[in-house]
Amino acid sequence: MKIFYSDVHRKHYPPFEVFDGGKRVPYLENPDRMDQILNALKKADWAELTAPLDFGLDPIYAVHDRDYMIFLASAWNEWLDAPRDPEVAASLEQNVFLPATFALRRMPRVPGTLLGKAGYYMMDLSACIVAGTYEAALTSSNCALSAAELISSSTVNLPPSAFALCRPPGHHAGKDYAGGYCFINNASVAANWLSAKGKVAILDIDYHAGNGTQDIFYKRNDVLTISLHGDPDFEYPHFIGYADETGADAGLGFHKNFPLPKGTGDDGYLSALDEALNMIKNFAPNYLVVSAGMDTFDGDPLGTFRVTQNGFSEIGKRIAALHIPTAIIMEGGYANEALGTNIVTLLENFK
Ligand code: SP5
Ligand code: ZN
Repeated sequence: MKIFYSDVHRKHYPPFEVFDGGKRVPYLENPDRMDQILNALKKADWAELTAPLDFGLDPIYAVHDRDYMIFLASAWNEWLDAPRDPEVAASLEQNVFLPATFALRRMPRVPGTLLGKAGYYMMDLSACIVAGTYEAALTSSNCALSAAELISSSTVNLPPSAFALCRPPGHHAGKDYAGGYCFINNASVAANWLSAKGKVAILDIDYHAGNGTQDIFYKRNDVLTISLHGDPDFEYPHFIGYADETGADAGLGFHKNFPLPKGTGDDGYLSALDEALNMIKNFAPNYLVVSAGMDTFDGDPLGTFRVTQNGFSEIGKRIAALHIPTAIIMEGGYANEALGTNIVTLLENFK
């Protein structure tokens, strides 16, 4: 199996994020996550590490708002150039770019100032921008696009599959906003690219609701989107991911959320997954994109589920049994010491 990966993600390593209560904590979405996965993949003789191709900006602009992308591209340098108090300049604050005022319920005006734009284009305090963020995000989406291209062009092993080892992750990023460690919605960019070639389903198994993906395809009927996640009634992203959100306009009936309770284990998870897989079967897509977050794992610092390694094996087996060309896109997962084993356990079913 081809694994699309680049070291460029290392340039994106914010020194902290801000948790509830204003608590500053080391950035959980860190480069060590990739090292753990790379180490585990090294021991798997079927894993073929491959550099991503450069698809340019067009496939990204087909999903994301142009002015949002320009903001992402220029925010860090503008922030460095912005006048600031010398005391602030000497302290840690300068090491990430984050706003402190947000566009509550999308006040429709896009302001002219850098901090105003940031409050408009960012949904929380975990999508910190540093010098290498934009380049890392672009490269991450190129990994997803490379996986999409492979599954749409492969004639060798049928049905083909590929893994995009993406960092930063993508599924919380909407058309015009960053959030939850995500800047460019890698899975959505890949799925939209594939949608020119056939019907696509996106199955999001990250612990958190795939709000960005939901937003992007909400009115479309050519891309079925399904997300299994911690109920937003108690979990991030709080405002979206509820069961009654099923799509709009032409897309009505083409989105499905499975909000699951705290403590969900293998059995509860797998029965929801079976329902999701039945929907995918009925939709009969030409391509499947899996947003693969491993933060459903028992012991993940950001999760409340209790999915085990056996659970990941079974999840992989059941998805692979659909026999659809599949691009697996890395999303979250923060129990670093188990992350490599968990992702390899999932992927083994597709090799
Ligand atoms: C891609 C991905 O998995 N993003 C997740 C972003 C979640 N951010 C949530 C921040 C809320 C912090 N609450 C901490 C609770 C620790 N027990
Ligand atoms: Zn997550």
